[in-house]
Amino acid sequence: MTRRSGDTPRAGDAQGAGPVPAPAPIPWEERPAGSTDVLWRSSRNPIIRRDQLPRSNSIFNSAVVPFGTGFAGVFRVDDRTRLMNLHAGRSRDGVAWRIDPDPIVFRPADDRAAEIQGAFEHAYDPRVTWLEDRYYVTWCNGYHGPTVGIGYTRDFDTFHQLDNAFLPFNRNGVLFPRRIGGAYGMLSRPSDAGHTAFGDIFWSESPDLVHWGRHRHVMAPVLWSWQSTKVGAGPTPIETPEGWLLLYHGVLTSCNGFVYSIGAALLDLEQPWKVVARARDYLLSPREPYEQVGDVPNVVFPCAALVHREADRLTIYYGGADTVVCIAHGHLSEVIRFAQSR
Ligand code: BMA
Repeated sequence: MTRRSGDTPRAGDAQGAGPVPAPAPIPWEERPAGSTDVLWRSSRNPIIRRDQLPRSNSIFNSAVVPFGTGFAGVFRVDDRTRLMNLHAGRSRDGVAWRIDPDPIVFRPADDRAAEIQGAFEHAYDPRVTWLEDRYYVTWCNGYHGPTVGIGYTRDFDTFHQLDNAFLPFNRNGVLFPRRIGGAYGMLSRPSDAGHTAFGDIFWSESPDLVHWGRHRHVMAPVLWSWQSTKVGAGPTPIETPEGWLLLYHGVLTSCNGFVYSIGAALLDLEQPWKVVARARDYLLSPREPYEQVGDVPNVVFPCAALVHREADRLTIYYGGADTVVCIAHGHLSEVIRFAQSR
């Protein structure tokens, strides 16, 4: 199987020599007969219920990756105190998940990282990225307000925490899966302490995943559209010959509040702060009851995507109405073409 730099490792990669067990196929359903949609929802949605854990109020906006012969992930669980936290989970097929009832306890990666662990505020909206030799987790981490936390794991049992990437207030920190021009790259969305009514996507780079700089503007909202209020990066960008495929959330302010949809764009491979293409229409917008009704109505919020390149398959994981986890499928080549459509 062809592997691209930045692709998640397959079973056996970490173990060195020896027979490599076949990786699990990514979750997949064919496009429903009669549909012409670029993305279609799983008939099994929502794949994770709000009350899957004894104390969970809701489980949504979560990130998964291939792991061993199955899948692993980091899940946003809001508990019945309505505290937002991250939990690890595992799955054989990417659809049925076993989520740890207790939150992840991050060990400080060094003494300085311990300084930011004093008073826990909240942790939410994780992304997981295989980068060089481990899985990095980025999330919205409370430190005198929301900012971007970074940690890593090799086994989804033990997690280590690095320093926060940015000053508060910032959210939606998403790492690129390989160095670019020698530097680690991250997209983020500077914000405020509340339910931010603005938001552009910025690029930042780092020599060591601790010190971040060379901030560049990437994308702004678009007036009079589904993405007129704010935009924020979604899953780890997917490397393709046409550019980095960026799936992102775009927000519209309606009479009834925010509406979160999913959009697609392509970023330059070597200078990802340059937008190569950006679809005018949304890729997916809240339509199903589990997207329109929940703790926060009218939200589809993507945090992860699985790719099977040879089969031209893409499966996106997204939160529905800030309550449940859902998946949608599409053909990678069609989503790239869609990103190029005007
Ligand atoms: C954002 C984040 C997301 C959430 C969305 C809609 O600001 O808090 O976690 O899905 O709002 O409520």
